[in-house]
Amino acid sequence: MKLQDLKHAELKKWVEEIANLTKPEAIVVADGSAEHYQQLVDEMVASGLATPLNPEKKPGCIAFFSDPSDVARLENRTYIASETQEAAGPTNNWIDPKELKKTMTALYDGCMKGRTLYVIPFSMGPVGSDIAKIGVEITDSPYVVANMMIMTRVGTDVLDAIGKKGEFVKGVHSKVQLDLENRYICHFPEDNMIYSLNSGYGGNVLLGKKCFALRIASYQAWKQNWLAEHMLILGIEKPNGEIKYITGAFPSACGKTNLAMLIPPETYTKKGYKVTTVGDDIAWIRPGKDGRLYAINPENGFFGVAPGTNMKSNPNALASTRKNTIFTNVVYVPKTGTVWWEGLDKNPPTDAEDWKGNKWYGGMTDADGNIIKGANPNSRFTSPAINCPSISPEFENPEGVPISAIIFGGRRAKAAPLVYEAYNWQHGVFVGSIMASETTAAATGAVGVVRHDPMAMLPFCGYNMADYFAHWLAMGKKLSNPPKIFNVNWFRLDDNGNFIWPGFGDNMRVLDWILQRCEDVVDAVDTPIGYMPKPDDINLEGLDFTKDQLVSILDCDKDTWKQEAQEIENFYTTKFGDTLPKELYEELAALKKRLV
Ligand code: OXD
Ligand code: MN
Repeated sequence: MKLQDLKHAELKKWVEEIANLTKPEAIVVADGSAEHYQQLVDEMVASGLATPLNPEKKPGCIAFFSDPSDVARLENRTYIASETQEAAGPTNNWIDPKELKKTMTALYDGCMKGRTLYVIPFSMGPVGSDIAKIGVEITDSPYVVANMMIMTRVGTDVLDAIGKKGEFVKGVHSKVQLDLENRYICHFPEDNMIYSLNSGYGGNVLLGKKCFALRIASYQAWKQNWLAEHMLILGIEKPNGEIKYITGAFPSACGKTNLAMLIPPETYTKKGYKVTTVGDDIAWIRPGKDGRLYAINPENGFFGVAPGTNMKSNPNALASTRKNTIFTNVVYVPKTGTVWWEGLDKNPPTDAEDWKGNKWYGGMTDADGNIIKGANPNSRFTSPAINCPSISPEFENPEGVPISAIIFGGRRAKAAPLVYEAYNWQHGVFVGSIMASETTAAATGAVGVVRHDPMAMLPFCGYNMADYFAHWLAMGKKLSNPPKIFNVNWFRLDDNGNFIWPGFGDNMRVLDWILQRCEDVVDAVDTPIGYMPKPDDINLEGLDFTKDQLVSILDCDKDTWKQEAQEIENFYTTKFGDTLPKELYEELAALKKRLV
């Protein structure tokens, strides 16, 4: 499609403005067709940007390798440029929007010279759904176009849906020169606009995902009385055919995709339990007329972490990558035309190329004898949602699915128990606000450092987090039938540094207890932090796991939690002071009292 084909006057004018500024050689409008996708792939392969994989073993798949400096989200170059710094809040980087627009305009000047400018009209959510929203991304990267075609709904029906005057979010991206000093991921929430520059990494450049569906959408949600959250959505089908839906907020690379695609252990499957996947990363949630919350997944694909994905951890994710997938920064095996990553299986290739293109084989070590990893720890697969065997029949439901429970969870070696339940909505908001987790390779910076990451939204909230907490508290007051709120931790370590809980499919055992609590059919133990399961109420059938082990992770050590409470107080007071809703201070005071 061409620029002249755009019927929406404001859209056409904006594309012309950006083209005048960035001075591309050509303009192409993505029509979402399979032919255009193939053309992009062919161009990337011809220019050496992408490597086609074996059409028999990996049909429709390509491998892509990024610049080594550009492999993760860059939080310290991500900005919320609201009118005032206070509106962005203490957890976001802020630059005055006028100043930032000036800086970006200067940097964008002529940045697409000699390249094609692509216009990508996309819908977050089923096209035409009342909950869905439309965006248009301008980019000079064919890799971005191809990924957006998997991750969102791209095409002429989106243009039809906005018609001649419909609202849309504007996004501009250019890869230019990957200059770290001038790498910017900018959000202008009051203008529905995103500017991204000098990166090619998914989280920084697939603007429908983190930038729109979380940062801009969270701001919109605040203004319009809904929630945009960093959450998976899964359905649990019970033997009687009833399906209950759960959403779960976990920080990046903490197992959302694995939980969303879980295959229950045999003790459940033989009874007829089944888990279906609605989403693995983002949920847009609205109150329904019946006083419940309803969620849709605004995305259309999975941008999953490759390392650690295998037949045990996530067979459904692996199946999703069998065809029409883009692999980024994994190991390439020229002989077989396939790819590999750490943790895929126990047979690493003997003659391959690592993600940087160097000769590589499994077990290779450096001069000091340390193992050299073949895939980047944040290497990814971009796969269409329809590839996933567990995809929910409700995936395209424009109304969304009703939510019975919300789970918060982090990666904590100590302190947080396997699972506990909040007393009520307000306490649940407190539980979400005190989430802390060890950092992962999904963002640049140190890995394994515990940081506060309220509701797993620290890097994604597009406005002041104090207002965000208040919005959550207010939402609860409007719901006559709110979901119950829980906290889980699959990552407790023993003294030898091994995970205690087996995780993956066995997490179903915890989800089972959660559902039973939602249905009021099981009792619980009242502890200072919330309700915890009686050990006998977690089904361990068929699992090599002792009651003592279970008891060791269903604990609430008062001294540890006193320290934790102190940490929370420091976080609350130093970050938010008296802007934090008083209800959260009240919850903290109540927790301290229960710990005496
Ligand atoms: C992601 C992330 O890619 O959270 O989903 O970084
Ligand atoms: Mn994520």
